[in-house]
Parts: sequence; C-alpha cells; structure tokens
Amino acid sequence: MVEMITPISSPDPAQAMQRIAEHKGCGTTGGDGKASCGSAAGQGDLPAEIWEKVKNHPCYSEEAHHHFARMHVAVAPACNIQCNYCNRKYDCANESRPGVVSEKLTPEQAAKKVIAVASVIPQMTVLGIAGPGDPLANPAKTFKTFELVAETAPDIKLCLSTNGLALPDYVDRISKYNIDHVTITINMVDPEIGAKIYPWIFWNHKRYTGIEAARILSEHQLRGLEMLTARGILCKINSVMIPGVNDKHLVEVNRAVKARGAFLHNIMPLISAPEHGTVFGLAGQRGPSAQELKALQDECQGEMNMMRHCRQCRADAVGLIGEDRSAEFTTDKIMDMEVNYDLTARRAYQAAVELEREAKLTAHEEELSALAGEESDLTMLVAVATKGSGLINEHFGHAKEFQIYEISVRGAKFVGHRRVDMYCQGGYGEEDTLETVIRAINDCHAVFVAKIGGCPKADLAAAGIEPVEEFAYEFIEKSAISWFRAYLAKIASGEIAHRPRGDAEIRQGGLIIAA
Ligand code: CLF
Ligand code: SF4
Repeated sequence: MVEMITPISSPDPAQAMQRIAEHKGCGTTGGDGKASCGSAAGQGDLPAEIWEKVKNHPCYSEEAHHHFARMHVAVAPACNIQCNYCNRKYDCANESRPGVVSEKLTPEQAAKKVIAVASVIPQMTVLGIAGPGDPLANPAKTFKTFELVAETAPDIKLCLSTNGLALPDYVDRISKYNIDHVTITINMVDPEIGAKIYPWIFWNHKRYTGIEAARILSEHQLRGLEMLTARGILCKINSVMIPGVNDKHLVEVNRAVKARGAFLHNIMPLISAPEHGTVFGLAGQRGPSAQELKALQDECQGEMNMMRHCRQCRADAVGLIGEDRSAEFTTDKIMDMEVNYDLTARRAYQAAVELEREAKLTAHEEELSALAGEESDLTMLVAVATKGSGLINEHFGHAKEFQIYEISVRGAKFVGHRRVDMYCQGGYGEEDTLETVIRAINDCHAVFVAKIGGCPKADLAAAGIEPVEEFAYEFIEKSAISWFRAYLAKIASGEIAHRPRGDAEIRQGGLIIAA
C-alpha cells in the first residue's frame, strides 16, 4: 500500500516551507516506493497549500508531468554571467539542451502566444521564462510578459528560472507578480570550484573574474534562495553535474540548499560535445554516465526531494515534458490564430484530469494490495511507451522516448526516461534504429506498449526484453505491478528463472552514454 502522511494545513507560507525543509523525503521513507518520494511527493505527503501549488506543475510534481503541460516564451536574450558549458549563440544551457536556438519574442507576442497555446492545450498550466539568456538580466521584458499573462490568463501559474546573480534585487517583484515557482541554477557553494565553471560575471556595471566572481554569484544565489523561501515561494535548484569539477561537491550543495528551504533539487547531466562550441565541449570535458548521475541523485535523495523527470527542454518549449509542440506555435502561426480562451472549459478539463489521477492511484493501490504478503527482494526495471495521462498508450514504433519504472513488492515508481529514435519510419521499421532502442532499454525486463509489430517483437524477445501488449491503454503503475505479480508466480512455479539484465546505453541530447 502507498503509505500516506496526513496532510497538514498551515496558514503561514514560511512555516509551510519550514515543513518542507524538515521533511526528510526519501530519507524517512527509504526511497523504496513505499511513500511517494522525491518530486513524486503526492497529496498526502505535503502541506495542503504546497500541494495546491505543485499538483498541476509538471516540473515540481513527477506525477503531474504525465497530465499537465508547460510552455516557455523566449523573451530574455541577455545574460549577466558566462558558464563554461554555454555557447551564447544558443539558449541558456541551465535549462536547455545545448545547441538549441529559440525564436525571440516581445512581451506582447509572448502574451499572445500564451493565450493561443492555452486555447489549444487545456492541460497547459504553467508559463515559464527560462531564457534564452537570464530572465533577471532582462527584467523589463520578463516582468512585462508576466504582467500581461496574469491579466488575461489568471489561472496559469508563473514560473521563472535564473542563474541567481540578480535575484536578491528582484525578490519583491517576483512576489508581487505572484510568481510562485522559481528555479535557481546552483552548481557550487565553494568559490574555488565556481571559478572552474564561471569565467566571469557582470555585476554593478563591472566585470568580475575568477574566485571573486564565483563568490559574489554564490552569495547572491543563496541569499536569493533564503529571501524567496521566507516569502513562501517554491524554489527548485538546478545543478549541472560536471565530472571531476563539481560532482562530489554537489552533495554539499544539496545540503546547503535544503537548509535554506529549497523544495526540489534537479541534478542534470552536463551535455558536452565539441560541436556545441563551449569551453567544456572544446576542452573534451565529459558529461556523467547515467550510472554516475543516478548514484549522485540517489545519494542526495536521502537529503531532500529530487527531480528525475527533467528533459532539459528549450527556452520556447510547448507541451507535456518530453514532447515538443513548439513548431505548432511559431510567431507567424500564432499571429494568424483565432484565439478562444475559455476558462470554464480549462477548469472542466483539469477537474477531469484530477478524477483520472485518483482512478490511477486507486488502481495502483488495489493491485499492490494483491501483492501483500509476497516476499521477494527482486527489483526490476520496465520500459513504457506513453503519450501521457499515465497510460500505456503509445505504439512501440512511434515512441521517441521510453519511461522507465522500477518495480518491486513495494510498488512501481518512475525513475527516469530514455530518448530513442522512432523505430517506425514512413510505415517501415528501421533495423538500425531497433538496435539502438534495444541498447537504450537493455537493463529492462519488459517493454509495455499499446501495439507492436511482429519483427520488433521477435528481436526484443531475442534480446531478453519481453514485449507486453496486454495492458494497452491501461494505467502504467497498475499494469507494471500486475505483470510483476505474474512474473513472480512464474518463478515460483519454476516456469522461468529470473535473469538479471545487462547495461543500457542512454541517450542524452543526441549523445549515447553507456550506463
Ligand atoms: Fe520551465 Fe523550468 Fe519552470 Fe519547468 S522547465 S522554467 S521549472 S516550467 Fe522542467 Fe524543462 Fe527541466 Fe526546466 S523539464 S528544463 S525543470
Ligand atoms: Fe548561458 Fe544561461 Fe549560463 Fe547565461 S546563465 S551563460 S545563458 S547557461
């Protein structure tokens, strides 16, 4: 059964944030799937007012990311610092995959785009400004955009991502505009390490370099975080894991941000290649392997909530996390679009989603109760082809990513995703692509799909990955547990023997990384 912590209701936002800081997340529940942990924290795990803030934010709640979409508007081109993993020809790499360029918008164009997207995608609940430079290095455009959107679409949550240098100066404005979610990228709390990541900052009309630059940046980031949490604003910390530079140090960063009331920590892999033209890319600095990333996330999970479903999306991203609908909403298209922003319809849609989520949770709990008394220490991974809504609703050949769930007698929980190339190309399966898909999910015992053709089915089975179609269009967690129960029964009857799976090769931003 999913273990629930009784919801509490605190009228004081700072008190609620203190509860978050004190809540040990998986430290107390073991990260074992018994309680919703990490960014999977659910309704029962959180103070009621915090749950209200995160329940339909796809980045702050893992569970919400199956149902709700976010969008970014690229209104902030300038930046006030230089990161060694960033090439300023492209978008801010603190929240974007390197090498991505967004179409820059004026605040008026951005506001029109938000309304246009909200009219077409009722599950779009969050507007984020994350670049392409730093939003607070472009305060006039950033806050004008938020102001226009708040006037015309009051139900949309406002979200901001910053490097934190200018943050202390803007905390009052952030609070005034009801921007309830702020991400700060914090890669270090030690200026000596910071000097290896940031060659310079521009502050108070002056350029600073080296350790002094990193010290100023770090002080502003931590002070800004403290000021935000004191006002009850939910803060997520992004950290880029750079092996040999800050990888060991991020545990200390995790402690420092937790102590200051951060809600969530998102440790992301450095994506580094010479063609990105960054200092790190040109110097041959590698990113972490998937195993190194997961080990660090697991280590920090005992300290606070960890986000594992980030896709390092672009500064003009639109849609569910993991899908990209930005091409449907280019400036040309939105200026021609007929906009019908129907708040009642949006609320009705979102209420229906809530019912679906409850049904999903109930189904998972019922399936889990059937496992009660089962004793097994097996922990297995399965891959799932999904288009969202927490359902197995994507064809194998159409999947551009597989979501990975860990299953055991304690339940099924989302632990990551694997990007792949689509197997089905113009009606035909690509054999080379199939090989890369198999390599990407090679640590999984099964792949759950809505449908799959005969050829890939046979190849997957030959590779030891069971293609599972029998749960098409059913809830993911419930199906995974049901399959797991049958698997345990087959082992008990001697029909099969459990075989551990091999390593996977994991694709991050176009790079293949051995797991
Ligand atoms: Fe955008 Fe960031 Fe807000 Fe989300 S993204 S500003 S918190 S609405 Fe989300 Fe995208 Fe990861 Fe960012 S998946 S890159 S964490
Ligand atoms: Fe690039 Fe973002 Fe760093 Fe600025 S804060 S240098 S835009 S990665």
